Amino acid sequence: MKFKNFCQLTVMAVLTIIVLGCKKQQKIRIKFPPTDLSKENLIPKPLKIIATNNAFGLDKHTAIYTTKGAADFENIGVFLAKKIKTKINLEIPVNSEGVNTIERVIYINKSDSLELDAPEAYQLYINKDSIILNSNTAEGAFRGIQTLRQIIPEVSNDTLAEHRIWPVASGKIIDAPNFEYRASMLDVARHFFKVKDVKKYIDILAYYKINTLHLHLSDDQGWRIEIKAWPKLTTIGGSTEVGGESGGFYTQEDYKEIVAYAAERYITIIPEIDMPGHTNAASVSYPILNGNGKVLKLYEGMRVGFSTFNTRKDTVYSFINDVVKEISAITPGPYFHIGGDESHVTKKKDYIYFINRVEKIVQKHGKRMIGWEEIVNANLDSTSISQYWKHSKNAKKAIKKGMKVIMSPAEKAYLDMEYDTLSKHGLHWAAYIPVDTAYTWTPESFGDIPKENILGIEAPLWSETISNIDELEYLAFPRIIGYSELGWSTKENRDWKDYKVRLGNQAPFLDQMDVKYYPSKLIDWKKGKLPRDNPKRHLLGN
Ligand code: TNX
Repeated sequence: MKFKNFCQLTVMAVLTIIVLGCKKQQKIRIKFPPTDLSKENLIPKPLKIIATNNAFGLDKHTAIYTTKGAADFENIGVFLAKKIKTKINLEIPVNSEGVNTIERVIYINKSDSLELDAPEAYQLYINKDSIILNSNTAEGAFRGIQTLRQIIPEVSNDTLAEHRIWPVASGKIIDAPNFEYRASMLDVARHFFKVKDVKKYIDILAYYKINTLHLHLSDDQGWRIEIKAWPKLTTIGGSTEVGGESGGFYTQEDYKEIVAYAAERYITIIPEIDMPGHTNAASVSYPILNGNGKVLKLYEGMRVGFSTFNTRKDTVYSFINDVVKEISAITPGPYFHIGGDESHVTKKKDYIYFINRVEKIVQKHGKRMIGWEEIVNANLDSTSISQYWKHSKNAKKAIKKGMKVIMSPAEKAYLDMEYDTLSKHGLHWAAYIPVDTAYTWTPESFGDIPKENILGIEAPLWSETISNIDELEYLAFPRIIGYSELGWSTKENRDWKDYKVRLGNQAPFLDQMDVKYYPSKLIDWKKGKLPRDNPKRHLLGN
């Protein structure tokens, strides 16, 4: 208790010094309409919200300050300032000294409060003259900033717009994630997506507090990452994609750019090299790897399960060692995904032998192995992770080995499933997944897998039927927004009726980001008063 008081006093003292240090200007007294923080359209829904029905007036007399000496917190302050500028065209300074017109502050505080017990936990206090965001970690502060971005109103009433002041609903938010792992997967192998497309996807994932992006970097139809020791993987294996289009690949520099962009948004990139099946592109590039006894050619179809590496050749393991080594060296995150799914032409004993050896290679390069659920048939270490996509019996086997499970059941969580029979893109081998079905399942207990064995949830976007960013967005949005809530918010805080209203209110943000979401009829989509292309929009901002 004493410790907590001391921390609060320190924050108050810092704020007082900041505000007193700034000569007050003549104040304009503006009456704000009543607010209710608990009714804000926040996604994912925070753990606890207590409304105090006042407002913080965000205007040009506001400044952002961050804990001194914490460079990562300062970067988050700069990130917030940029987003405020984009959203409402208001420029506010970060950690600037000598500004003498400041009346209100947003303080991003590196706190040592013991109440913040998860790395991504944060507390947001919105008062009339200050907003205080507390977190032990920069990651937590970054998640908190997303909440604040969502609370800042898009449009205010005419008087407020005239004075260029935006009322931020007051109160307190105490928040922490339901699962530590909240992910999407993007298949860049069946169709290649450019760095700028991946960055756009990352931007929106970050807004909804998703913290992991899994990249499916190789498959039968294409190899998408430069490996310096094996250059033909990309010159040959990267030249095709589904449907006869021209393919593509990331140089290691491109990949590093994606990793760095994601890291600035506290998103971990997980690279996947799918093997021993799904390896046609690799084996065409280097036939010595091939284990299915056939002469191969580049493949642009959609079948799965016909390719395999030769699991008994040492060259194959030297190859894998080089690949895992090069990719791990440019991947700061703790995971390496080895695929392992649908290896229908690999004999069971060869498959087990292969996965056992590959696990050791991954560990040698300092990473924790993830694989699709079929890997549980091997003799795995408890630190390896199994990704549930089809059968709960595989997840149960994983649990018996002490492994954690990532929940991606295809009939609920696959972003490439069609919404309904009229869907413009997608497949439906697992199910039709309309927006409500995507939201109203319970990953905490799906398939009778206990929550303590679940690392988190992931929504994979396979790309057989999509070849550009608009099509990607059609399948991913709005469903991924619902998955973000399943990952972050507790079961008690999730409710379809409440969620669908909040989702409808995401339209102005999605429009501003130019996201071509699927406008499901289940949702009443709110359009911004002045949408992006309305020439009057500048009246709000200038
Ligand atoms: C199954 S799920 C696959 C992918 C396909 C996907 C299409 C899994 C581990 N493998 O190879 O792209 O279905 O929905």
